Amino acid sequence: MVEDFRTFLEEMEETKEGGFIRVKKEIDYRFETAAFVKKLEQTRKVPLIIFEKIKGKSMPVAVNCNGTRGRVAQALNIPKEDLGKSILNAYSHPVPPVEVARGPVQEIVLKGKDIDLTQLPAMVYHETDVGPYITAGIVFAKDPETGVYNLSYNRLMLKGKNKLGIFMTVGKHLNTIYTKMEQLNKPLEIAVSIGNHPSWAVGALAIGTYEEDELGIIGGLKGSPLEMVKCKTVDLMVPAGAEIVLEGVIPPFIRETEGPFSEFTGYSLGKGESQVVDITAMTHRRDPIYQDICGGQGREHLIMATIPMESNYLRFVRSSVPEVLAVKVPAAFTLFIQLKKTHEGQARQAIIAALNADLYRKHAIVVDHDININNLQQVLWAIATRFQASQDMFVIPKVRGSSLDPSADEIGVTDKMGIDATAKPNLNDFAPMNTIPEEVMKRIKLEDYI
Ligand SMILES: Cc1cc2nc3c(=O)[nH]c(=O)nc-3n(C[C@H](O)[C@H](O)[C@H](O)COP(=O)(O)O)c2cc1C
Ligand SMILES: [Mn+2]
Repeated sequence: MVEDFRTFLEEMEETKEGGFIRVKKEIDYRFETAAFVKKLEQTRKVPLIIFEKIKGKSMPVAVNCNGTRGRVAQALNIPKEDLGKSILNAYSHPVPPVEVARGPVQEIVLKGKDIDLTQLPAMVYHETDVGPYITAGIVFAKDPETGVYNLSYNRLMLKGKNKLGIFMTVGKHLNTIYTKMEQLNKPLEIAVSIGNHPSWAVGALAIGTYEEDELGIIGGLKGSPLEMVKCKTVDLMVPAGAEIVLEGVIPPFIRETEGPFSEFTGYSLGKGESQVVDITAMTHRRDPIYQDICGGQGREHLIMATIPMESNYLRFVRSSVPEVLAVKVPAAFTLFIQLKKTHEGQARQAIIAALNADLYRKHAIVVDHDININNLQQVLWAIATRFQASQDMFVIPKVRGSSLDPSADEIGVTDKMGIDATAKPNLNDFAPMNTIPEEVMKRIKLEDYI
């Protein structure tokens, strides 16, 4: 497996996995690329798109790089059905990165007055967006005590030639690192990598413990060490094969207005006082390709977040209830859990583990092993016929949750709900299901009668 964005794009142009489109006609970064992506999604298409000419900008733009499971799997060189298994395997077999002396991402180095972020084709997606946002940047930061790296995607608001606004959810690791630095009254050094092979995305979105090093997980996925180069102005390493890197610091105690931004929940949210990033260097390839993830409820964001999340939830829930067979994130904040129930209380135990696996989980629904959790109709049937609200549902009020849930009274504080939709006491002793003798099903052939 390669770890280089360009080689990945070439491979996708050749194989056309999930579709590949080159748009030569000029298009505007304000709303037009978003409309293009949305129109394709309305026809159930999520091709990788290269916009060759963005109005007023010089860099081409790649969108939907992680838009389908098949594309991510092919980039990782593994069969689609093995994605979850391979990610889990990488958690337990991390491979640390290596430092290389030079990388194409530093072919051009801009510092001081030469930095101009407004040259980047950052997009405006929806009418409610406050301005252009960088969405496909992976933020690299280090814990001040252990030096362990953390990788995460964070929306970055373009605020000027060398300034960004950054949204860091309370309870997520980057925010924890920043808070530690703020307590020391020191700025937090970060680097933002744009134009990344999907393996970096899967690693950045891995939801592990604070101590778990996401770089090791990516190396584990790849099966060999990642190649990284030292930054020019901050004490961090970044992917040698990335397209663009922004280096900078987040100063302590500074907050400025950031947002609103069209979020994955389908709402324009999060206008508030957020931290800022002062950019100290911008490095890039000689002819960089800018990467974008369409804002809002697009397929790419959903797929990107879901792939590593499901692996982690399975790991977490199974560590508590080994009889859990599968999990599925069917919608924002929601988790379906498929359980082969052997003992009383297991469904609730699985729910507690799921709600605790990550602060984004708000609703957890457990069904029996005969229910296909990829089939919403079947899950709703289980809720309708195996569940009594007064007995089989429980609520834990006012828990830390997503800051992007518009139904919460207090930002980031939400009720968590568990639904035990398994048959009680168990499937064997439950109402018998409608069945026709198997022998008859086999014997009766439609063509014999019609
Ligand atoms: C496209 C995209 C944009 C995201 N934007 C943000 C954001 O603005 N703020 C945030 O806190 N998390 C954001 N996330 C989610 C985090 O990147 C994700 O929860 C990550 O696993 C956090 O890692 P950490 O806990 O190791 O810091 C985004 C995810 C994706 C896929
Ligand atoms: Mn982390």
